[in-house]
This record gives sequence, C-alpha cells and structure tokens, in this order.
Amino acid sequence: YSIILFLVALTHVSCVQKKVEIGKVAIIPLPEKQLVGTGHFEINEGTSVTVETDAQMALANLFFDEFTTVSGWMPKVNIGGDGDIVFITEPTMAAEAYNLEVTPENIKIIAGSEAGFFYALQSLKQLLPVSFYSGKLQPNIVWGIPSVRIQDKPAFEWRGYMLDVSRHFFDKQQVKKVLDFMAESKLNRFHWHLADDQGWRVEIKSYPKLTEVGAWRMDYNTTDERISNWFGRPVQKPGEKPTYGGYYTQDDIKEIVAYAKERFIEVVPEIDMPGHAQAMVASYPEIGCVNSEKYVATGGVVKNNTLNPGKEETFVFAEKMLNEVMDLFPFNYMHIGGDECNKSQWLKDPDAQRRIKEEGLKDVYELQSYFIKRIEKIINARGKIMIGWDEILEGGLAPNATVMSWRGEEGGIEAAKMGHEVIMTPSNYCYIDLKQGHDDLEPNLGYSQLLLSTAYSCDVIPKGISEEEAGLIKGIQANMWTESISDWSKLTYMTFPRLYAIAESGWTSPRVKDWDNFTNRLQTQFLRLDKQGVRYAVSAYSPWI
Ligand code: TNX
Repeated sequence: YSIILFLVALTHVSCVQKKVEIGKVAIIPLPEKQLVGTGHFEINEGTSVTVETDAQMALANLFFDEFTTVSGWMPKVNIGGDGDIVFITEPTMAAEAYNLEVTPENIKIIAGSEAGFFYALQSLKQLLPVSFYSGKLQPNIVWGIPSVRIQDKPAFEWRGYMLDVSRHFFDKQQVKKVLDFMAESKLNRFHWHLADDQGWRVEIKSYPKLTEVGAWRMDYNTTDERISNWFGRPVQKPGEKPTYGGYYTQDDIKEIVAYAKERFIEVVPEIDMPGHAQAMVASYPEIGCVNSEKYVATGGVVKNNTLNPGKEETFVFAEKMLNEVMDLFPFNYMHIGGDECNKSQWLKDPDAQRRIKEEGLKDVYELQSYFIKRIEKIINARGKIMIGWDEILEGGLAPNATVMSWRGEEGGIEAAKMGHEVIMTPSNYCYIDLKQGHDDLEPNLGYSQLLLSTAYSCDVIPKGISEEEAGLIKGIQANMWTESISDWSKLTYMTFPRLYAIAESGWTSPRVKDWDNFTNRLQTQFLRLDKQGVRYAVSAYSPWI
C-alpha cells in the first residue's frame, strides 16, 4: 500500500515539477543607480501584495493582472497588512521617481507619486524572465526576479513619441499598442499628428465634411515599400472615388486619452496649419487659396495646400474646430504644426495680399507669423499652451509658444535664447521613419539614414547654451512620420530598437548613459520582442554598419 502511495506521490511531483526562470537585470531605459545583489525573489500563487491606497491598488491590479494570462493566477493585492511585495509612499521623493528593492525575502516599491509606482512596476516587469512576455499560459514556470536595488528618476519631463496617422491610418487598437510600448519605455507624451495633406483623422461635429471628405484619399500600391512610390503618386481625378482612409470618433479619442492617462501618458493633439492642410481645404475649399488642390492628397509632396490667412472665415473655422479638438484633450498643450508652409501660394492670392497691406506686414513670412499669433490667441484663451514646429520662429515668434525643434537643434537653441520652452526632436537624431540599416539588409523605407548609434548619441541639451536656457529644454521626442509606413509590421520595424535609444536619452541622465551597456541590454530586449512576436530591425544593430 505504501509503495502505491509512493508511486502516486512520485507521478504527482513529476507532473507539477516546476522550473525556476530568473530574469536578467537589463532595464531600458537604464536606471540612474542599480546594485545587483545575490539570490532571487520568487513570485508564486501564495505571494501577497500590500498597497496603501485605492489608486495603488488599481496600479497593482493593472500590473499583476498579466500574471493571470501567463501563470493562471495572480498575487493577492490587499490594502494594509504585511505582504511579500509592499508599496511604500515616500512623499519627499521627486515626481516620477521610485526605488525598487528586491531581495530573496521581499520586494519593496517606494515612490512619492502614482507615476513613480507605475514606473517602478515597469522596471519590475523587465526584471521578470523573458518567458513572461509570451502572453501565453505557462503554469510550470516559477517566476524569479533577481535581487537588485534600484534608485531611479527621469532626466527630462517630456519624453515623447509622435505618430503620424494622416499619411497612413492606424486604428484605435494599434494606437493602444503604441501606448503600451511607450509606457514600457517610460515615455509620457503621445504626440498625435491628426491632420495633414493626406488625411484628416478626428470627428469634428461642427465641420462634418472634415471626416466625410477629408478622411479619404486614393490608395496606392503598398506592396512596393520604396518611398519613391509615395512621391510619384497621381492626384485624384474628378469622378474617382477615394478608397483609403479612416478616422477616430470623439468617443474613440476619449477612450484613447483615458487609456493613455492610466499609463501616465498625456496626449498632445496636432492639427497642422497653415501648411500641410490639404485635407482641410479639400473638405472646406472656402478656407483655401485661389489655386488650392481639390482633393485629399494621395502621396507627397503637395504644393498648394495652405489655409488662407487673408480670409476671416479661416479664423472662424479655426476657432470652432480647435475648440472642439481642445475639448477632447485635457492636457494643456495644443500643437498647431506650422511647418513647411508653402508661403509662395499667398503671393498669388488676392485675400492674402490684401491682408499683408492692411496689416502693414513686410512679406509672407510675417503673414505666416500673423496667422500663428492669431491661432495662439485661440489656444491661450482656453488656458492652453501652443506648440509649433520651429518654422514658427519665422517672421516673429508668437509670445507664449513652445517650439519643437526638428530642423536640427538651431531652432530650439534660438527659442531657448528668447526665453521660450523647447522640445527637442532634431531629425538627424529623432526621425525614426528614416532608414536605419544597410540597403541590402532592409527595404529602403526612408530617404535618408538614422543609425541606432546616432540616435543613441543625442544630447538633449545642445552645446553652447547657458544653464538657464538649458532649463527651458523640456525633453526629447521620437517622430514617426508614416509616408512609407503603411502597416503595423513596418511601424514596429522602424520603431524598434531606435525608440529605446531615444527613450534612454529622455529618461537616463547623460552621466549614466553608456552605448556598450545599452547594446548589451538590447540583446535581452530583442528576446522580449521575439516572445511578443513584434517585428524589429536587427539591421539597426549590425556591428559592421
Ligand atoms: C518633414 S518634420 C515634415 C513631415 C514629413 C517628414 C518626413 C516636419 C515638421 N515636417 O511632414 O513627414 O519631414 O520625414
């Protein structure tokens, strides 16, 4: 009888034999300080989590919920008590800062704000074994977290990712996935490029044609990945029906803003004007110029695409439309574009010319500045801050504007010297639509090149500015323009791994950043992406390039 019992016990043990997997200390972006210890902590069905508040409870549940998918159980989260994993509020800590202490006995998560706890959990996730990222049930793994002491805080307050959904549309679910990736990399500003020549993407109740007309363009052959395909596209002809497009309803937008907020990401909408406005003008030709294009653009580059600053109805339209946009986005920044405006279109337009005379303006540069300053008043009237691309410096900068420096760092330096706030997105470091590897190793998706090592080498604070001016540089942002990015797999391919380089420049203090250390951690990150089935560019990290 006892032999039978023994055999039963033996089979039982072998059935449930579990394997301990221990994560690596390979966190991206690199924490400010970390000290690796010995041994590891095991999270299992009996693990208990102690939080202090309902808000921490929500954060813990959002995080530990993932265990349900992967392990079939999740640790128990309680308010109060002495759990194995404890949340401890330390009010003196800086916003977004956290400490994370893992020993074989327990895990302590210490922060002064909810954002701090959230970022501690993002680091904790990366300390889990790579298998955790599979999203598949693996009940026989024991989840080991290596002993480590981390003290961490961000170097910059603005750590952004811009997604252009005009040139190619990405739907609500895809945008949420982008937000997930951002959160994992501790990015906190989602700049949403919602309108451009090739499509208008947000429902506006007072101007319904913006989506009825403006959200649709002709399709083109997306199997050819070369950018030349984009630039050579014919315009839509009368009688042709546009087939490509899409937009977000106001409910979609609210849902996404709430989803972002849960992940400590603020959403910055951009409506590009007075240039890059062909979708707007195609929908409401009365706000365009005499020689405006008639249809939403199919490809780039579009010439006659500007709003008309000579007409009062342009400002009536802009005010109503922008107010509806601002109603949807609680964050206190509104981006109005301002880049690459074809001002020569105004030379031929009688209304624009009349405005120049009446206002005593010198030239079309000053007319652009006149336009932007009036738009800024609409935004300031709502208590919000206007952001524009660095061209808004031309002809005189609007008084309260924040400048996004993209044509190198010069615009940012100039704006900071004038006492304006600046966000750095220099194209030679931050444009992740640019080709990243050798032509033989990847399809030619971009017109120029941005290597991973170059992206990593970006100093957010440009050289040669004073400490006071440096204080006006709010942070850094990766920009994803999508002329050549027609689907999700291309989007992730171009985003990773370069986004990690830019995220590290935004979060990790320049004193601690280290290229060799980064590329080591990247090897583990690649395994995490593999587990998730996310396509990324290995070519970006070929050592011979
Ligand atoms: C310039 S960057 C643009 C975009 C293009 C991008 C392509 C900027 C403010 N304007 O309209 O998509 O280059 O990389």
